[in-house]
Amino acid sequence: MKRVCVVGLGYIGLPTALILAANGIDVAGVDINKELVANLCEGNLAFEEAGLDLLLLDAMANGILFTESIMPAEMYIIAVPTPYETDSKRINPIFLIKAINNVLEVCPDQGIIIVESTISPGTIDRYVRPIINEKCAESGIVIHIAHAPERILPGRMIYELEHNPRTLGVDDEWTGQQVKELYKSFCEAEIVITDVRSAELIKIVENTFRDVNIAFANELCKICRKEDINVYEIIRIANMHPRVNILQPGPGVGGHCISVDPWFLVGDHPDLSLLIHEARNINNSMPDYVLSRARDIMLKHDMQDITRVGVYGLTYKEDINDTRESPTLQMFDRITRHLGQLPKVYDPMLNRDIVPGQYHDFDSFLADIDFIIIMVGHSHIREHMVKLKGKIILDTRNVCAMDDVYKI
Ligand code: SAJ
Repeated sequence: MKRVCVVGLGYIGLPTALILAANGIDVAGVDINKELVANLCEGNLAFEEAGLDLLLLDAMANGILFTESIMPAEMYIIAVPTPYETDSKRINPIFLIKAINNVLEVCPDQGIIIVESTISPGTIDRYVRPIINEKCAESGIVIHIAHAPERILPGRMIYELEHNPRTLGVDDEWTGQQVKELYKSFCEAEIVITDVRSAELIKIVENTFRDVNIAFANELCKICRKEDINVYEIIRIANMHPRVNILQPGPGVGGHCISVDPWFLVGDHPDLSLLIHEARNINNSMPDYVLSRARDIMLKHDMQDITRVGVYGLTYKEDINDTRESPTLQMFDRITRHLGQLPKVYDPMLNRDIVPGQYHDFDSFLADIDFIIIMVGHSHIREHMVKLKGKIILDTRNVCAMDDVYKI
């Protein structure tokens, strides 16, 4: 049986390694983080995701191996972080290059290296291909390259791994068929084969499209606030047109995908990506916009004490425990810099402290505040809405149907 080595056991690598193993593939999951590997060997996950615990059990029953060292395998899936440089907005390929170099130390002749990490268009030609070509020229072996960008939505990862169509970028038909067969072991949807550069761009385009669409909704939200018109009503009815599909406004765009990937296009093509750049700016402006809404509401209620304000939700979206690029954290950053004093904060999805003075009990949190700002629409708040009666409410996610609720 063919062995697959999954390099990087984070948000994408781990579910991918597990689903492959659960479907009978011989998998070695590799990570440089000793503690993570030790925990996985003991059956402990580093993050929560619906169904991931059961998948881990299945993968372990099928003999998945967790290790710190990369081993010889027919195929490698690289799922390491690919951050961007904050100033230049360009990709920082350091982890990717390191992972490829480590793989090249053990990769056999005819091995296939599949990059799953999201990368800026041109990354494989610029950084990955040259080191692989050098190795091949030196040792006389042949190594094939593929790009199989992931598409799964946190919160629905396992369902989407099985049901989302996939894009596969390859150089030749043989590699395409080999990689397609591997992904078909768990993916029931269509697997479309294209070239590597197109696959790189398709991934970035998908997330950029969503970012631009959300920016449009956020801009509409600001216009409607000025006009005193209900933006949700506008979007709901406009979306009844068969060719209109506007997303929802909100307190900002977080996560490590939609708020990051468009920057790759801006970084590489600053003169050509004006709309994309502006969309990023609009979405980044939303935490400030929420703050100014909150300030106006406090003034209206003659309220001065920010410590009687409570912020609900620290994660970047509902029903997950991921706080990367979270709009609430962006807002806190501004408050800390400008006001010194902090509002109270609570998130039912987090039992660890992320910001000072964080509450871990909803009732105590509510007892200490007069004004609640809902930043995340967790199922928890929908189920406990009645407890908010009597509070001033700023609902940035349109989850609260009570009277006299302020919206963004
Ligand atoms: N958001 C809004 N309004 C909306 C929808 C989302 O403000 O109408 C906000 C969310 O609250 C969140 C942010 O946008 O802060 C991003 O959330 P998301 O659910 O749209 O996306 P992610 O980042 O969790 O996952 C995205 C997905 N991409 C697309 O839907 C095109 C996912 O399929 C990708 O796999 C993932 O990025 C990735 O890894 O690239």
